[in-house]
Amino acid sequence: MQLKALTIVKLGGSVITYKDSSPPRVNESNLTRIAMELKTHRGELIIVLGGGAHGHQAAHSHGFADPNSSKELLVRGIPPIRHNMSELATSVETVLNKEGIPTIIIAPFACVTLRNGLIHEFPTSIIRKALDNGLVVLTHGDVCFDEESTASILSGDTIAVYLAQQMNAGTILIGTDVDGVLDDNPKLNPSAKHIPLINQENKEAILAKTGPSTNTDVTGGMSKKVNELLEIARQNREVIIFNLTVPNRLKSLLQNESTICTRIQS
Ligand code: IP8
Repeated sequence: MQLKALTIVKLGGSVITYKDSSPPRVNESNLTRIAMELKTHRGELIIVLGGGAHGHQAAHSHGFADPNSSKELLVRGIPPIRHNMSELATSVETVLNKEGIPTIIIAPFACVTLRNGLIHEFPTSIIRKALDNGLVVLTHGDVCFDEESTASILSGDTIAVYLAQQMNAGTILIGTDVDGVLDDNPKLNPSAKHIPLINQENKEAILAKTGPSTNTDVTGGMSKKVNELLEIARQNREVIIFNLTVPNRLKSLLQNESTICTRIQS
């Protein structure tokens, strides 16, 4: 059975780029496999990219993780972050179109404003028109002007959550490099246990255990992700965090088949 309505898939930056590579490098082999899996989807699709090596390193080195950074430093960071994210988006767009997925890029910098890091304006009418015309929309984490603090980083997770609400998506699939939510950081504790379902009963206990990510991530780790996703999880909306590094998990989820993942319900 196919999923209904609009599907939003976030491609985590640590899967589509080599996150520690400087200069940033796209993970072409993961990207090609992901494109084959996405190709199996029938229905409206928005793809959201995380920043990976392209976004987070430049954001970090230009003070976006530090609330006391000067305006000058932040402004100096805008061109390199924009350049890197455009390059990443173009690489993904190229692979998807080569696989026959008719994809266009909509870059947040050109149409989104933030207020204290939260979305202030994000018009969705062009996205709607593109979907209505049978196109797949590709958008991505970005640097955006901020009404309160010059510029801030807009994370791909925040975009996925916002578009899910505004465009009434039926399914939100968040691809990461771990099996979903675990009860400890799996990169530090190999015996961390996988949590298949987060709901009202267990959410507080789980949020207390999930911490920020271990690398140069400037947009917060798993607990921010879960908190944002809990807001949009409702009956009849599937919200899932899964491991995009494992072949065929994305394909299974797109086909509504069961696979290892964390489902979020509220
Ligand atoms: O990896 C961050 O997006 P995320 C985007 O989804 C930039 O948090 C530009 C760092």
